[in-house]
Amino acid sequence: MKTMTSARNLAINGAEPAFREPLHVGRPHVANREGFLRTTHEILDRLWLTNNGPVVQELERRIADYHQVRHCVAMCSGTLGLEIAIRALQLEGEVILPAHTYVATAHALYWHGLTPVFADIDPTTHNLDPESVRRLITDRTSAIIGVHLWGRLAPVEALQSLADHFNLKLIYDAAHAFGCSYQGKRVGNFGDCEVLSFHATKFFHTLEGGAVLTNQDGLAEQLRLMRNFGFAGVDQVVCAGTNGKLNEISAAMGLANLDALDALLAHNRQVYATYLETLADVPGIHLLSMDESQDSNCQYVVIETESDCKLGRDEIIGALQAENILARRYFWPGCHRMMPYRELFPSAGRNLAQTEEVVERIIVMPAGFAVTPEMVPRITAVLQTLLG
Ligand code: T4K
Repeated sequence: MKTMTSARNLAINGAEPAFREPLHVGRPHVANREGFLRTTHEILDRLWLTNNGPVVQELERRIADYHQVRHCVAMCSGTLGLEIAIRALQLEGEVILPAHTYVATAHALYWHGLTPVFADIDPTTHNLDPESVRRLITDRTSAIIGVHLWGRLAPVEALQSLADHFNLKLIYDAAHAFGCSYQGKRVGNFGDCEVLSFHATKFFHTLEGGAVLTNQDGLAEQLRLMRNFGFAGVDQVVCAGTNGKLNEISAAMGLANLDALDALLAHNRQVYATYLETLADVPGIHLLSMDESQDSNCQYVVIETESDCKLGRDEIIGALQAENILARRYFWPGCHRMMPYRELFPSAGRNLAQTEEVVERIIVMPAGFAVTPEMVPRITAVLQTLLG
């Protein structure tokens, strides 16, 4: 095993990489392979493969119970969940969202003919700044989409006040926030509805998949209709819809992963705590801290470079990648600088001073089951050698 003491030991200087196998940010974890295979055999014997099958229904029940929310409507992806929620809530005109998010949040709106309006973030939390949101509300605004970035809940109270005051719908993109909570209340209980992603790279996954959580009975019914082409019964189409259904094999993967949730959480928290401890003395960078009022799934370990950092952010990522530590600069450069938004709204950056700064200093580190707590000191030793 290579131990870092001098720059000579760095892979960018010709040494062997610190890790033989690449360490990924989003390495999928299959918690209970036997359980998954057993359920898969049952599904194949039953020959009921999709269209609201029994495994999907069980998954929905268990996820709703876990989040203490009335409804979980499973979807084939988080993106389809967002799109169907947007349709079910009959949004129109402009919708305010952060530019610092995965581009799916903006695409879901644009794909349905809505205008995404990008608001700035609070640089300490990376989540929407309610003041910036307020300044962008016009008589064309129909909704706000908050994003619980890195599993830290958006400012739910301030955003709810704005939504109430201006009579707007409020959706949360909770793609990163499975099981996360604010003051003891889990996601699913904020805004009109919240959308989870169960993509393979997520803390909890179903290969591909997602779900909309809501406490509103009417909205849940509409979501269920719309994810199934608007069918209310055989030959009975009552509204426009699409195919947003989760299949049974994906749901089986979900059940297998649900069984191991406590172990997953304990692992992630230990990895996060080890990063926190071993990065404390590395100059020029710090770990984005968690909020005391929140419980996070610790899926994302996010480092920020400081103004006096010896190396630029991209140089650090280049050096880490040479060591097979595949850190990422999520979500650079911000949605407003991606197509088509860059061309549609060329001056959006004027409202996004904090976003533009923050996206230049983020390094998202390998976490979850891509790493063990024992590997973390070897990862941070690379950073110490680079920056010390
Ligand atoms: N809203 C937000 C805030 C989101 O972050 C996302 C998705 C969504 C909405 C949309 O939800 P979905 O419709 O996807 O359910 C990845 C994921 O593809 C994407 O789902 C996720 N956010 C985003 C944060 O991360 P990429 O483009 O970074 O993926 P990729 O292929 O580069 O993979 C990331 C790392 O994981 C790589 O190091 C490779 C590794 N990996 C990946 C896969 C798929 C594996 O080791 N095994 C695998 O099977 O977007």
